[in-house]
Amino acid sequence: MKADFKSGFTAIIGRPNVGKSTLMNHLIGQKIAITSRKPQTTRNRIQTVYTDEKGQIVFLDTPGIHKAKNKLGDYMVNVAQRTLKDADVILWLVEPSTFIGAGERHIAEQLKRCSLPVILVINKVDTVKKEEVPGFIQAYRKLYDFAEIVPVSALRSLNLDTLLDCIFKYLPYGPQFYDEDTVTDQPQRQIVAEMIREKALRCLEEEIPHGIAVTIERMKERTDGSMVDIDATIICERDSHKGIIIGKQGVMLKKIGSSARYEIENMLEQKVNLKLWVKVKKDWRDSDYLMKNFGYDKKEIE
Ligand SMILES: Nc1nc2c(ncn2[C@@H]2O[C@H](COP(=O)(O)OP(=O)(O)OP(=O)(O)O)[C@@H](O)[C@H]2O)c(=O)[nH]1
Ligand SMILES: [Mg+2]
Repeated sequence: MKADFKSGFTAIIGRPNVGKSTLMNHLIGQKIAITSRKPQTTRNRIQTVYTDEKGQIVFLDTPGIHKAKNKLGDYMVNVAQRTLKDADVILWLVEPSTFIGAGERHIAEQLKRCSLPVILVINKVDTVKKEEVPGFIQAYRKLYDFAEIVPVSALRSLNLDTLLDCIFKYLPYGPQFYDEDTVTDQPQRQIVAEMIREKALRCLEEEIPHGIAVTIERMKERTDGSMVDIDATIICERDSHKGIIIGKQGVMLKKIGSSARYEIENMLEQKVNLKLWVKVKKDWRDSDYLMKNFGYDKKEIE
């Protein structure tokens, strides 16, 4: 082990839709976490690894912190809060604005309870004028005693090197946890399910995507190695939603399936035969039993 090698955990937190998952994907240079324009996209903690000669950062992407309206929401907020306990450094992402709302104040209160270095990341600076940024920094300085404040654009990969330098500054010296080829410890099946959920999120309007879960029934490479067969089910909450997800003559389901297949093929570097089904499970977001079945297990975060 090199004496000056640093390593540790960096939690990425913030309100829904501020760009946490986009930032993590761009920091590690690979798409692992799904993203969308709709808030509350990420539901579980997603762990990825960044390694260079200075050290190794394990990023923990979390669900957006929000006022929960059902058990799934409670679970998501819980995941985010518990992740703080495992971190050495916290990245708190915010929108580029001088307006600091109740949501941000709530997060600041929680952070005061843990004595970790907090780096404020003002994201999406590509959407504002450069001259406005110092004003945002000033407004946030009054809210909390940040270790650093770094403006970035996750989407355009602007200033991410500066951000990495800042993270290393606050990480402890330590061993390399993962070999340098490791990018994530998410099981491949889970990433596949998330990719399908992302396409459903992006194709469907309104409230329907929030009530969707995806399960993988089968994922198997053919013995001749020619392709991978995947059977997956999209779970939704109402019969009317099922109709919309399938669409007229199955058009919507085909659209979701073919865009998901394209991305899964890229990840697996193999041809994929994807079969999708749609099932209704009423109010699963308020059922502990069903939530657990779909991969949202309270025990895992306790
Ligand atoms: N213009 C711009 N858009 C961004 C940037 N970063 C993220 N976005 C967009 O913001 C939206 C939300 O991004 P996500 O990464 O899914 O946000 P999140 O914080 O992970 O959201 P939750 O998982 O719901 O908490 C997407 O449409 C992204 O493309 C950025 O730097 N600039
Ligand atoms: Mg996310």
